[in-house]
Amino acid sequence: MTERSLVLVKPDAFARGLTGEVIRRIEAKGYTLVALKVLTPTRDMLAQHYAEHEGKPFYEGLLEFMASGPVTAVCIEGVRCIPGFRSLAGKTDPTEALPGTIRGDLGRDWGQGATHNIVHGSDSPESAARELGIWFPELG
Ligand code: D4T
Repeated sequence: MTERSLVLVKPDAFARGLTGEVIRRIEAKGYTLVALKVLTPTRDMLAQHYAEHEGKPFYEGLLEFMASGPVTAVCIEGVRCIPGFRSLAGKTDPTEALPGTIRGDLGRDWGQGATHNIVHGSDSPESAARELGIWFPELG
């Protein structure tokens, strides 16, 4: 059941100096860091990553936000780390995310168009494989 997931520490977290805190929580949970890189994503990468959301009202704002500064892409590994990281992250809306979760503790609504919610985590093994291919093609 060992699996890999893609975590993105988003530009809001980078700008606020919270990247280390997010990675600390992943390590404290017990997952392994397989690979990690800091980069400002291209629109092309983001369009691939968020293909399922194309056409939704928040799509353009989401891409603009995600391209607004550096993100840290992390490949994590562990038994059931895909649902496990989703639990660590908490609900998508940081206002509703429970205290104790990454989004609940570190995120809030800033009144911006896009949801600034600190992290992304793959939601299924199929998504993880697809997303890791975009962000870590070198891992094969
Ligand atoms: P990610 O993909 O970032 O882990 O988020 P979730 O899996 O928790 O949430 P999602 O796929 O529903 O949304 C993807 C991404 O779009 C942003 N978003 C979402 C937004 O800016 N406005 C919105 O109304 C929604 C629903 C936040 C996450």
